Amino acid sequence: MATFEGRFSDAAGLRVGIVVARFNDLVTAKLLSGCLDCLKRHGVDVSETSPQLDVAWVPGSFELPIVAQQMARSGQYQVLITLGAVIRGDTPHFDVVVAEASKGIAAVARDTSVPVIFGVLTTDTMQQALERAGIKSNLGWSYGLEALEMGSLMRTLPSA
Ligand code: INI
Repeated sequence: MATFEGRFSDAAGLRVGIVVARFNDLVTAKLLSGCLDCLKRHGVDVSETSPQLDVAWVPGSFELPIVAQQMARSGQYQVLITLGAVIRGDTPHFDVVVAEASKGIAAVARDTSVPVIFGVLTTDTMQQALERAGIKSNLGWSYGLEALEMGSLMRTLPSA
């Protein structure tokens, strides 16, 4: 029997791509900084000139999947992280944006075998979103951790 588990200390050589939505950037910029803090403290080079990390900005969460797809297909990243914030109070098409972002992101991961972390906050209010992006805790940090775990796990699994 084999047991496979990702490690958090396996950052050497890992290439990470992050896709961030500008919509509600008060929230998403905080998610990004929490995420980068986590990656940095686990050994990922997050400097401007890093060969390990690229960040792409998109207009809104709806656009996260197409950019994640192109980055995944490039073969340059072992793991991708998508960051967004969809707030019910802001939009009557909340459900449409959330559904397209979540289904699209899941499809990218399945179709390319590159793990894509779903870092899209879905909340009723801006206050709730801010609480999850740093006022109480910063889920961006957790998304970074999950990316490290999945990047490591995929390396240890038998290849297809
Ligand atoms: N995009 C978000 O990321 N969050 C939102 O809350 C949101 N609202 O409220 O509409 C939102 N809309 C923009 C959408 O993601 C697209 O960028 C836009 O429709 C253009 O395709």
